[in-house]
Amino acid sequence: MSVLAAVDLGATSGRVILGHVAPDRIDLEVVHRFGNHPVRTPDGLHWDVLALYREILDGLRTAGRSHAVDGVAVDSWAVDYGLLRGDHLVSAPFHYRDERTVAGVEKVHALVDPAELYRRNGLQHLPFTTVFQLAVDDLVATADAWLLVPDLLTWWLNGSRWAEATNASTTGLVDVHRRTWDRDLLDRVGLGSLPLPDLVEPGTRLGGLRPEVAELVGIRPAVTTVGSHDTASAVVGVPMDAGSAAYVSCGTWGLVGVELERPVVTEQARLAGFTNEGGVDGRIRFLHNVMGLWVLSETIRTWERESGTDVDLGELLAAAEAVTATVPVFDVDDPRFLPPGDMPARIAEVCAEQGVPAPTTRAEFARSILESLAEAFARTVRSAAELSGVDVSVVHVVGGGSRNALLCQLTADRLGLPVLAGPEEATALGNVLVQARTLGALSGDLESLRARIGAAWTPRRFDPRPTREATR
Ligand code: LRH
Repeated sequence: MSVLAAVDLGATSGRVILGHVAPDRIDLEVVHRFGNHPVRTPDGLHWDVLALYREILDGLRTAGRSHAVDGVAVDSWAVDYGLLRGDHLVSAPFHYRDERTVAGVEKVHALVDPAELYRRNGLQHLPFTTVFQLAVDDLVATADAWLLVPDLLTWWLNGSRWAEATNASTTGLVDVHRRTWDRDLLDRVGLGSLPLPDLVEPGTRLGGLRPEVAELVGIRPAVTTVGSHDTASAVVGVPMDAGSAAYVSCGTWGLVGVELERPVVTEQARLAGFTNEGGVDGRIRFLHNVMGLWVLSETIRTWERESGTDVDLGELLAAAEAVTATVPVFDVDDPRFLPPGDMPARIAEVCAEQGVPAPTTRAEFARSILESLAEAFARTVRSAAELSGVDVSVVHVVGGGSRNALLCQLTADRLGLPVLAGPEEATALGNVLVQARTLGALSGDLESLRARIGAAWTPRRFDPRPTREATR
């Protein structure tokens, strides 16, 4: 039995999860869960990476109290980075929801046309993609090293500096066809002197923990690379047949798409907002970012701030399910929903523009958000199938959103296809499975790794209801 620690950092929370892996068995054990609390300072919104690192060390120490841990690997959200001078972090990394990047988009697009950018990097347009952040980052000139967030944390743990390939693919600076840094593009956007680390694929052994870290946490695991972009690990953790399935990795974001062998960089794919992110084993994650449960959580945060009392999510979802009134379906991908802020007011504004009455009660707001998310998921699955040629017959929902039965049911209804929900911890599972293969506890391709998930987790099935009460 191998014991492997997955460090999985999401935008709102992080966890250290132990995977217990044997050839015929895999179990997950959450040993440490912690909040991820971004901090606003005068220059903008930042990640508190020091607090996250401390939590990771606490988690590893806790794991070490009861187990000999064989391996550890880090994954996190994409696109964000730290700048270093010597061993010093130049500043707290910016949060991708910080609004400073608008000028970066203009700057880069004036130098390289969006259509050409897409043919080179294959990425959907997101205003926070790393290249746009770097274009407005004055501190770049002061740095002699640059690391994406999971690579920064891995460097602190292990002492070596790399750019893991799946996460690097989200920077906009990697050639989608060759999976190498696009030096010509870097020169053209004025980033030719950016101190880029070498790319490394998931499944690489990096050595052990730094001696002082090992001392601190009391374990001596191997450190390896996995899909350090959380969505790359989540897609490994989807128990699907990639030839006939789509997935929704549903948490803060709803990442909706299919897995391909080769990128699709047609003009239709660009205009439909599809990205070609690098997957594990050279696969392509052909997907679109739907705004996700962020819209609901930020709505709840607004109510809690205003009223000073906590909202019970279970009660809210039960009330949303009981709503019989017609609620508006709005475009959750509206860029106004991206930054933190007063979501109910923004939803009301969008509804007013569409000429439909805004929801009035909290239950109606929640139902309206879930109907709108389900509609966006269904629409995006249809486009993914059409643009990629995959004949989608089932949709897997993984991540925290897979626990939301109403959302899964509404997605099945709106799409007219079955939804298979779970596993919830697909990202940690994907992380653990790739570690297990790297360290020799498992072998085989992604299909055989996924077959192990299928054997250990039974998904919850939602069939489309023949007659939905109403198309709201
Ligand atoms: C999800 C995610 C997503 C990115 C966003 C920045 O956590 O990694 O895939 O687009 O965060």
